[in-house]
Amino acid sequence: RTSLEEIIVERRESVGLITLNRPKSLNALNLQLAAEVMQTLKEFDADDRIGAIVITGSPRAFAAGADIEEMAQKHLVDLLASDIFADWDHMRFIKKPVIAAVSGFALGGGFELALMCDFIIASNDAQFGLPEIRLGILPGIGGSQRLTKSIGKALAMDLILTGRTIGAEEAKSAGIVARVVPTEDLLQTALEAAHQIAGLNAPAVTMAKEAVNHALESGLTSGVLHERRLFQAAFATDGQKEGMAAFIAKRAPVFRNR
Ligand code: CO8
Repeated sequence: RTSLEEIIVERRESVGLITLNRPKSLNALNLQLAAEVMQTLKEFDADDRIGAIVITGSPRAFAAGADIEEMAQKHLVDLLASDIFADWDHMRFIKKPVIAAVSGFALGGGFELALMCDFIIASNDAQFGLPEIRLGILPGIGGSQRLTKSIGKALAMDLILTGRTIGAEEAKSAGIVARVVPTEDLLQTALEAAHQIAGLNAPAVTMAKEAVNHALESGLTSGVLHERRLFQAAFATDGQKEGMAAFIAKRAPVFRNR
């Protein structure tokens, strides 16, 4: 367990856990926090002992947005000269699965961070929204793109143009959230999912994540071809031999990833 300035980093066996830790500002995402999260994600991604990653916040807030105090006095010229969200763009290149465990507020940049993760497990009191429009701006870390691709135009427009917040159940029925659990079970559920993934055939997990992400960027013909090549590549891994041999022998597979 390591406490950096704005986050807590833990290794729970084969799972890397990042806890956003700026309680006084409801985990508002400042530059320091972004740098720490990205640095840690890169370290976990490069570490053979880690098979999946969980990002979480506090029971009250996953993150209530980009840090408004840090942004308030910025001018277009400042933002062009120094893209204050550039660190977050590297999340797309993390190969291991990243689960967002969301309790309380996931607003603005906090919601966008959750959307950058591979899937979201939410507690039943989680609240999701993109309130940027109420601050005179709009989402700036991919929210208008990822949310629209994920749930379609109608609800994306509603949320982005009104800035209203929705609860965990509405988010689940819209397809934003994969699972909703009681708050007290949130971290355990996310860690269990991450451990389950970390115990599978690691190259197949990487390729499965790549295949799903490819669907967001490609047409069907190219997407299906990409998936087929990845599927064929999975047969070059020891894990495929082990997974299928174990099934035929009616025993549990043992994937030797690390
Ligand atoms: N930034 C900085 N500080 C924050 C933030 C934030 N996003 N959110 C909350 N805080 C602080 C509050 O100022 C308060 O500090 P203090 O105790 O010193 O007064 C503390 O956290 C606790 O907050 P509240 O007292 O407001 O707690 P409430 O329970 O009354 O309300 C809310 C909770 C509803 C979450 C409320 O805090 C709120 O509305 N927060 C702001 C939500 C928001 O607008 N988020 C979007 C931010 S903009 C953004 O993310 C855009 C990203 C892309 C920008 C692209 C630009 C280039």
